[in-house]
Amino acid sequence: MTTTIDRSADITQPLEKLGPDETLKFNSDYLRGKISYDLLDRITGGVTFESNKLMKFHGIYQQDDRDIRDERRRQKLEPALTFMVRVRLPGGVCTPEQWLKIDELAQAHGGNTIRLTTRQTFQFHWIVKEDIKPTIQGLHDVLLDTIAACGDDARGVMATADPLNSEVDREVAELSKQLSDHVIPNMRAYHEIWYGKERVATSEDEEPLYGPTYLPRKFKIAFVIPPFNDVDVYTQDLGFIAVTGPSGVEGFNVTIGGGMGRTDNEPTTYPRLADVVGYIPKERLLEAADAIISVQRDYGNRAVRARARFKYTIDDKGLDFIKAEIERRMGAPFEPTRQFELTTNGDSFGWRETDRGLFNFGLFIPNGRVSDHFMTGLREIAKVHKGHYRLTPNQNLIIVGVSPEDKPQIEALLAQHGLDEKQFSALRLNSIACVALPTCPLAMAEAERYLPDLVTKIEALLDQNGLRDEPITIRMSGCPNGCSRPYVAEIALTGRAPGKYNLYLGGGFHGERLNRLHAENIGEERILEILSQLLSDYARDRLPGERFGDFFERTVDQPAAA
Ligand code: SRM
Ligand code: SF4
Repeated sequence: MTTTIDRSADITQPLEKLGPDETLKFNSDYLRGKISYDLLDRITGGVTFESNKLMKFHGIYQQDDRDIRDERRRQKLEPALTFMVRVRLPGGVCTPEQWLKIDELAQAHGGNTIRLTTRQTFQFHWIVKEDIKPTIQGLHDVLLDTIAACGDDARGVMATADPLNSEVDREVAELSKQLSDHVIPNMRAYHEIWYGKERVATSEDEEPLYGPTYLPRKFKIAFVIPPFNDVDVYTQDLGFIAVTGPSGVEGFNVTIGGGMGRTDNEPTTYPRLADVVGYIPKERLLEAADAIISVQRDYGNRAVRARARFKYTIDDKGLDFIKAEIERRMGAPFEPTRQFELTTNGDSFGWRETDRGLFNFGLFIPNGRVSDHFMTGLREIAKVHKGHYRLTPNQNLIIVGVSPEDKPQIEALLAQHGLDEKQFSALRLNSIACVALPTCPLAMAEAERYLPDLVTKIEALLDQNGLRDEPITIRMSGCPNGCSRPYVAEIALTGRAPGKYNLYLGGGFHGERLNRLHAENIGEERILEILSQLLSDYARDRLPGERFGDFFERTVDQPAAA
């Protein structure tokens, strides 16, 4: 008999034609698998292959310290296995109490460091197996969890971090939380495994949106408030561009089908910018999200995982078909797209007075790595701060809602801990690097540990050409997966091998255009040689107001030699 998985009235997929991840999910007893058993196994610091896959739905990844991988192998030891734990934090909103708990857990279990990610959340690294539970329970104490921070589901929902209109900000942050709560999988398994809740009848496991095999692949959602495009809305599977009127948010222009990931030498994988498909009034937000996610659930490629993202579903089935199917499920067509303008995908830094007479402070945190003086300084600030925080999509932090009376105290703490440095080049302030080595298993080259040094060398070229204050976006990823969203940067480097990168140039300044491959598999010397020439051409020949990416697009046709 052919087993089928019913996902809608008209779509069924034969189970035996599905990829191995699909059958693993289907047979996982709603994401329980043998995780509980593996956690108790003291013979190894890790978990089985299957548990590792399932734990991603719980926001947890097994990793090993790649700096000492070879040495451990030589000594015939198991790799130095630890776990990365990712928090779900809609819109990057966090309270001082939550910050202090994250800080405490990082000191206790996470190697005394926290990572702010490109999707506005916290990651802990270096957590040993027996410390995962205390970490997740600690998060629970401050109403945080890690459900679906990874896995084949709708991941953490992003939202513009520092818009100018506080009321629109509040509304969009609330909607991002509401949508995040709406799409979070019903995961009793999580409550049982991590909080020790009793198991109840399996019928309560039914997942109304995702079904027993969840989505074919990860699915990413973001809200953006023009003119800012800090979330890089065109790189998201599903984007909501806020349309506002005198009474606040009226609705959203909807984007579908963005994505960055690609594999070198595999032309069937590619980055893709999202399409704007139309407008919905804000009352229809949840039903629109349901319709769009369910279309990907039902039509996404479940046989070939490398082609399972929504961007490929759209290209394989055709945008018109997918849009019509979404409209059928929404029960109404999209309205015509409303006018909007996006101007930048960067953050702003330093103090800014808000329209409510409070103050926000944008703090540059190189590649989101909170350790050393960032760790101690931010801990002291969290002890006295009465507002909240926003983690930004560029891995920075905004201290939000400081009253004029409290500002001197926060200013003093920033100064005391060396967090008030203002002398960064505009390039550095617009730089992002993914984590890469030593924790990421997919890294082929350094990113977070290398980009700051490379930027210092590029700054010398900027200085020679009077470009130190010219905002240019630069992004580095340790592999082509593109966790720093490199393919929309004006300058991007993706790792090929230790010390070797592909250089991409010409992305749009506010994330509206993909860049193109300019030189393949090159090292630092050649990177600097190419940039030296281009930056001096740019300084000399640019048109008034012309961005570096636009200049490259206008003036350079041919790729450079390696
Ligand atoms: Fe990512 C996989 C880190 C944002 C595309 N990403 C990974 C893993 C989990 C490696 C793995 O599969 O074992 C990395 C963990 C490294 C570590 O040690 O922490 C990892 N991704 C990150 C973070 C932490 C980078 C950072 O420095 O901030 C970001 C966490 C975001 C979050 O809070 O949820 C992160 N990843 C992104 C983004 C940017 C975004 O979503 O806005 C992308 C590109 C957008 C997209 O999805 O298309 C991205 N990550 C990937 C991919 C490629 C997906 C694809 O469609 O091909 C992988 C590999 C995979 O999924 O198989 C990946
Ligand atoms: Fe790892 Fe590659 Fe993502 Fe960087 S881009 S964190 S190296 S998967």
